[in-house]
Amino acid sequence: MTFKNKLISFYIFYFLIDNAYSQEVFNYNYDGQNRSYYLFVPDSIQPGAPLVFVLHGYTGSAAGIMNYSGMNIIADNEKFVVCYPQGTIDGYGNAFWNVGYDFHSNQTVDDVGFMIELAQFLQTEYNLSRNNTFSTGMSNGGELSYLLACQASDIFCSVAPVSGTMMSWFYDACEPLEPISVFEIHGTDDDVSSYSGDYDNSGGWGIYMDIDTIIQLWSGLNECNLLVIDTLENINTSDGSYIITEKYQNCIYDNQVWLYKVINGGHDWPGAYGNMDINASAEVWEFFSQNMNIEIIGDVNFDQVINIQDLLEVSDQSLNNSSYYYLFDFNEDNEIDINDIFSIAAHMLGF
Ligand SMILES: [Ca+2]
Ligand SMILES: [Ca+2]
Ligand SMILES: [Ca+2]
Repeated sequence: MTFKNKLISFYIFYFLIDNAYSQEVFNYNYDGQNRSYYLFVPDSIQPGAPLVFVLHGYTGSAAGIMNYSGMNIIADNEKFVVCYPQGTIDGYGNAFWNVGYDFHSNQTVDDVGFMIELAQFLQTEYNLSRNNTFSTGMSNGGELSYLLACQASDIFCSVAPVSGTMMSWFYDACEPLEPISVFEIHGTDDDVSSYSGDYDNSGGWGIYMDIDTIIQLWSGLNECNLLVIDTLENINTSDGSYIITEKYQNCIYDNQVWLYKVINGGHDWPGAYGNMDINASAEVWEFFSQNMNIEIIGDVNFDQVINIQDLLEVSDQSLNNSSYYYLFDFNEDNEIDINDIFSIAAHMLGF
């Protein structure tokens, strides 16, 4: 083999490795608009696997954050599914999530509605967990994650915004059905989403909150009464930053609220660029996995017991011939029918 041939086969090999995780684009029609997303489904996942949404930043793309976050590699090891949706294009030709920036006042796209519908579609289509669906994202994508925490806490069970913030309009209006776990990673020198907020709208995004106030909101909603502060090892001494962690614990429902304060850090996704002491994606997954809900097959109303309410819902499901969902399949034979009703009844009677 000549040197050139070796080089070509090296490149082909590298190309295959590099694209081992590359995904086709899926389309989804929401509200008359054609939306798109990438989906990574690891081999041999169990029914009820967790679902993680990773949202790109303003002007960013689904493919971009799929590459730099490295979340597919973590998902492959930990056996969860990752969805990277694509935002729509605004009047400036930039991809965005509609969180109500000042210069988006004429935008009507309902990205919260889109995310809810897409989550429910994927949960059913791939038999994923309805209790363990999470959202993280960079900047504008982190902000949509916060908006989901406020407006769709029944669908998203915890969120992890990176370099994102809460606009004052939805901070003021934030009344989640149930408070959920929140994890923020934010640089103190972030020159796009300022750590200290923007109370006179000098950046033109609209008024947004400072990070400490946002963390107070979530630790308050979650009734946390223990704060553990720590400094992470400054593993990379040439990245110009280090991390102080604030973990609010002893919260209701075993929830947690974490802040990774990147001292002197910028508008970054740590591990991909900026601070290199941590891998933000790995920390986000660690947080989600610590806040996972336990599911019991047959407990279709998620109250951790199997009783008459579950029996009635499973009867409904089998009579209406609704689409298959693993939690309803009590005897685990891949069908939902009269046998599941019998086996739940038998279970309740103690047979
Ligand atoms: Ca460092
Ligand atoms: Ca139940
Ligand atoms: Ca069955």
